[in-house]
Amino acid sequence: MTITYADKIPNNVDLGSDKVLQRALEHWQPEFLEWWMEMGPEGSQTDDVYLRTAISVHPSGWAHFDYVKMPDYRWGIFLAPGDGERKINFGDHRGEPAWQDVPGEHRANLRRIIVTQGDTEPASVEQQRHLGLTCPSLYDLRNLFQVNVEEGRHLWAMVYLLHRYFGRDGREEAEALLQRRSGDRDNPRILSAFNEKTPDWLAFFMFTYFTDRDGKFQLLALAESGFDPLARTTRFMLMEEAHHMYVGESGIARVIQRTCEVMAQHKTDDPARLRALGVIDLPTLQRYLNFHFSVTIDLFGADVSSNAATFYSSGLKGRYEETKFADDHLLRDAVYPVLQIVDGRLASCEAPALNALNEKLRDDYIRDTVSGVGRWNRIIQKAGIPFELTVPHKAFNRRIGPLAGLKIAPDGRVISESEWASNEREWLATDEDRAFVASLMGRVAVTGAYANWISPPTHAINKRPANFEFVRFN
Ligand code: BYC
Repeated sequence: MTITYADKIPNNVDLGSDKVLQRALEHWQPEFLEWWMEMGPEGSQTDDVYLRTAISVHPSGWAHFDYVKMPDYRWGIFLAPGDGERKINFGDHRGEPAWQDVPGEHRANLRRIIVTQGDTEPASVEQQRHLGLTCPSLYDLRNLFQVNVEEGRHLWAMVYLLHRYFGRDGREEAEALLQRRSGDRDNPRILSAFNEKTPDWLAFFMFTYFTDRDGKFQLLALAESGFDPLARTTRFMLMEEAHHMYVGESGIARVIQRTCEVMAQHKTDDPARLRALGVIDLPTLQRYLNFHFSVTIDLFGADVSSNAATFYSSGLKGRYEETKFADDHLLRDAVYPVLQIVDGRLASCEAPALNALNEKLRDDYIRDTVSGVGRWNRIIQKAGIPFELTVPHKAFNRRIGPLAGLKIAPDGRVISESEWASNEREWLATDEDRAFVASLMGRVAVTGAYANWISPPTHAINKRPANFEFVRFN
């Protein structure tokens, strides 16, 4: 089905044929816009931004570029096409036709998954709302806004499911999604990483590289869901998500590129000298990386989780690339390694695979993450600099699950409180690091100009040159 842009809410779900649902969503729409104006990008709502908007879910139409004022962006409801033949591929209902409606016995769990997913989307917009004021270029500003409007659309995607399939409590959950606030003491966002601050652009690039990648893996697990509307919704969200991770990976690559240039030019690796020259030294990058990686891997939940087992057995949330496994897709007798402390060291122990599904998804995520860090290292190697960025051990700096609160070094050694205390400043971004990075964050908003601490992109978006007018101010 094509997307109808004549409708108040663009969609490819034939919204017009269900007047009650349409009215309910049209009632939510102004509340969403109110939230956007209050919590969305600060000070930029009237600018014309060169944005991508989906005009169809097909490869030719989902990336249509034009100038748009953000509050006029057409947030819509788009599901990837379904064939009506899909089967449930795992768990106790394996082999049955995928559900087109919510199975009564799994309603509460399904709603909880959708609400948790939905909650992260507005949270990230709230976390990033001040960044437009300190953009390093118009190209980066455009990328930030692209990410923001699409996170808004991902909220719409979850709200559609809540309204369409969960009746009154779904509508109440949709309201609550606009009421929680990132970092709010009384009414915070659900998951911990979404209550952290994203205070500067280095944090933004790390967030889009690491935390949006959690989005990728969670969405891939939900794209396997036996609840077909969720699977189809998340499949389309994944197409948009890819760009967000690209913004992170290429953003950090450009920071590294610039630092390496200045290191070579001035023949120095002294962080203080490099800071004085206005670029971000590599040890600071490593400390930011350690923070964002460890906070993000907490998002996969506890290593051993009965919730995860229930979500899988009941067919709600599968594994990454579920259909590629040659096992029974039930996992009742399988085991999976998780970490425990044995005799003062981390040791791998077997847990029931069904209960260890959070850990398995975390491991899949880590493998994907490491490859991008390798690409960053190639830039450093190419510049002839003997420095390597590393991903810390997965037990480092954890706050969720049985490893929470343990003192583990980035190399995986169990250490004492005092060793932790004397090294923490080497391992995690300090207040001084953040203050230094903040000091670089002046707004560069002239067409074709880039802040000193970041290289221009080698290729910008939609084959436009780096000096394209990505944002027009009004
Ligand atoms: N922070 O049994 P457990 C994205 C709670 S990102 C706070 O291990 P479970 C995006 C947990 O809720 C992708 N609390 O939990 C990225 C539970 O609470 P109750 C988001 C946490 O259920 C960038 C208790 O601890 N999508 O899209 O197996 C920008 C016991 O834990 C945390 C999803 O997450 C935490 N980190 O696993 C924009 C997919 N972790 O029951 C967007 C949907 C756990 O005691 N969510 N808890 O009250 C899920 O599948 C699961 O909820 C989780 C948690 C994997 C997150």
